[in-house]
Amino acid sequence: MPKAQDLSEFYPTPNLCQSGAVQMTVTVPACAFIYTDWALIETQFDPDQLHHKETVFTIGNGYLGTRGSFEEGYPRALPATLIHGVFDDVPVVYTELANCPDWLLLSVILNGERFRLDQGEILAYERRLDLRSGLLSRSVRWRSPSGSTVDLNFERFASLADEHALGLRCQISSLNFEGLIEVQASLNGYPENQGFNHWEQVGQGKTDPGGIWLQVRTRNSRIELGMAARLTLLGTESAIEVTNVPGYPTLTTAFQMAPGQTITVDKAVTVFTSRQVEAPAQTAQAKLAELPAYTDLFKANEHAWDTVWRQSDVVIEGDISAQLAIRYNLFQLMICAPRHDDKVSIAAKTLSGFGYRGHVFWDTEIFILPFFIYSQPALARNLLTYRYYMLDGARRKAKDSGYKGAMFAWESANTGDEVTPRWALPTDPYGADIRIWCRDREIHISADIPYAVWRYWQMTGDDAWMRDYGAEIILDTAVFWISRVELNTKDERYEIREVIGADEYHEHDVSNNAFTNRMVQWHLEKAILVYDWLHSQFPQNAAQLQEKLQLTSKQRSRWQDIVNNLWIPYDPSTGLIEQYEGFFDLEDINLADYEPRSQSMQDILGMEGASQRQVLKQPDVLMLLYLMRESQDFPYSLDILEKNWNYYAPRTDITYGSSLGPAMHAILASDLGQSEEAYERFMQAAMVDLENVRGNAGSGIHAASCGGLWQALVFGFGGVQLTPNGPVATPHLPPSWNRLKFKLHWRGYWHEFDLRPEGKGDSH
Ligand code: IFM
Repeated sequence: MPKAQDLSEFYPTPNLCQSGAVQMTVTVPACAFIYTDWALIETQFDPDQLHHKETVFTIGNGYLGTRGSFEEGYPRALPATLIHGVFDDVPVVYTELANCPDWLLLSVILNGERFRLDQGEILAYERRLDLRSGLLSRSVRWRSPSGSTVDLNFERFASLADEHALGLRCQISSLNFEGLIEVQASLNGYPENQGFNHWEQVGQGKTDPGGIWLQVRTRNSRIELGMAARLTLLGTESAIEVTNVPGYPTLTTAFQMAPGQTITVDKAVTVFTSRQVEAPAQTAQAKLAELPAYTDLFKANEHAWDTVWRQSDVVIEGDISAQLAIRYNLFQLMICAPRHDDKVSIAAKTLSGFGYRGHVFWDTEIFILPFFIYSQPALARNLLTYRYYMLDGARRKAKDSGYKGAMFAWESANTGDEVTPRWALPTDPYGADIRIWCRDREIHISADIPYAVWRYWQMTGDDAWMRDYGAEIILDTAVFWISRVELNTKDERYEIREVIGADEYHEHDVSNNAFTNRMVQWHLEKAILVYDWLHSQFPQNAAQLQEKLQLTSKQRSRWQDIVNNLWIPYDPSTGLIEQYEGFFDLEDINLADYEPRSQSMQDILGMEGASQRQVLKQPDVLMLLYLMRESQDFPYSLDILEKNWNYYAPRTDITYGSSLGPAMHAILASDLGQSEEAYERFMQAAMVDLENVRGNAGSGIHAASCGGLWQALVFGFGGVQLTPNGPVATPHLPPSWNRLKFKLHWRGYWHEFDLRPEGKGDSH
């Protein structure tokens, strides 16, 4: 059982809905990274940054993610392999991605001395993530406590060509060592989610020829997992033995080494779960038997990455940190995007850490999805189809809350039921439990998902998917809104009361939040169009859906009525949109009065204090303006943007609030010609994990920020707008950039953009 306090790491007090640190102090550590075009290089090992770097060096292939923990282990390490959809029950937060058996373990023992970085001496060290091929490598020159010196070169990758295949190589070179080297390679059947073990052991054994296998099952959800592994030696010949320690099958080999000699050990691993096949352990063994040698496996992986990068790469010239950072952030998105499974989606912390327990938020549809829509539309379709399969859970949530139709969960896992915890437990044993209201009130997600569905459809023209999946999402959530809006008879308008908008510093007495209301209105406008389109183009499907959702033409009229009369708190005389009814009456704030600071305003003022002031955790009205910008829908105009930017940007806790904010501000600042501000926000988002600027990267990659970063490049610096003839760029590149190059896929065609600042070449 997890300790009650464990929750605070994920649902911190008092800052309940932010991304995962108890007290967020922003210290930018000396990261000792070298950034090159395609490689992230760490040149020193710093045990104080262990968890941060484990996250940063996560590898994956869309099926699983494996944190960058060391093969030989390290005290306090948090190794994790997270596989899409492998959820298991856990108290308070309902369900979480179960940490799967650790496939990395490989120990090297020199005449009885085990290689480990917390002992002996590190004479040279380099860790490198090659983004072009997904290869993580580490070179260490190590002197053991008794004075033996060896070079160890580790490599690992999760094959993008074959998502059930994993490769690991360890090359041992002796400098002055003479004697017996023993290598132990294991599968660890007792992985933990920070103290909680989800697995029961089902079986293990020896594969034919000479490998090991392990079969485990989650305790509650009864998902079975099978893993198999084999060792191959190059440069020597030696027997490989199997030791069957319960839950920990191990391959052991031993050989003599002399100075100048190099020996290579390859560990190949296969993994399946009962989500894909009936007998995962047998399938893993069969797959292992046919797996090619390490170099061939790697070649196929390299080829697969090459294809992906040809579509999704972004080139920046003149700014090597930005170049590496954008590729790094896109890499992290691509390794967690499910390629062959449309019943799972991308979690807020990807598959790279325990933060938010593998739960999926609006982050996916609003922040991450555009990158996939425009560069890997098939993956975008998978992510949206996940929401289709979650509709039954969304219907249960609506029913339970007394509404109709489908009300999407704020945090979603494998059924679509709400899995946001109700309570956060304080770290102080005498403190009060804190209610988490997002699950009840952050309902804008039921318009955000339809927004993304519409956007996917418009950009791809994928009518068949819209007919079979998208329409049901858009229409059943529209049914929900009919039951959720309230008619204010006195003012003759529709209202939406008691919500939480995008800005989570205000959770009580928030009614008629402009973001929520306009998103709902926009959604219903589109629901009417989809309803009519389905009737005219696919009458049979329309009839079936009409029956399933119990739609009537009366409902269509209600949608229209709500569209016409839903109140948006906008004052045309000032051009200002009020964040919600009464927001302008709150005590005003001058954030400069609190500088210098290294904490969020909610940490400084307390939850109550922040909620009583005009301070925002993340853009709300400005977020709305951004989302309406693409189609230039009300209330978007440059003039309204400028007025609202001038009001809200100085009141937004952009550095210490939510990690979702900086990329959005970068886009809008860019639109307004504030290039310095745009660049500063862009780099803040770009470095959120690489430099751990928020101090919480250890709990996983900030996926929304990765996606927002891509949007900031394309729609901000690239100034891309969509016209009826396709995307058109009006670049405003940061001063040091000589080139920005990317491709967008729009309605079946690729559009290439090779942008240069004025006077430095062509822009088209
Ligand atoms: O979805 C976000 C929310 O907007 C801010 N808090 C963190 C969540 C998960 O990233």
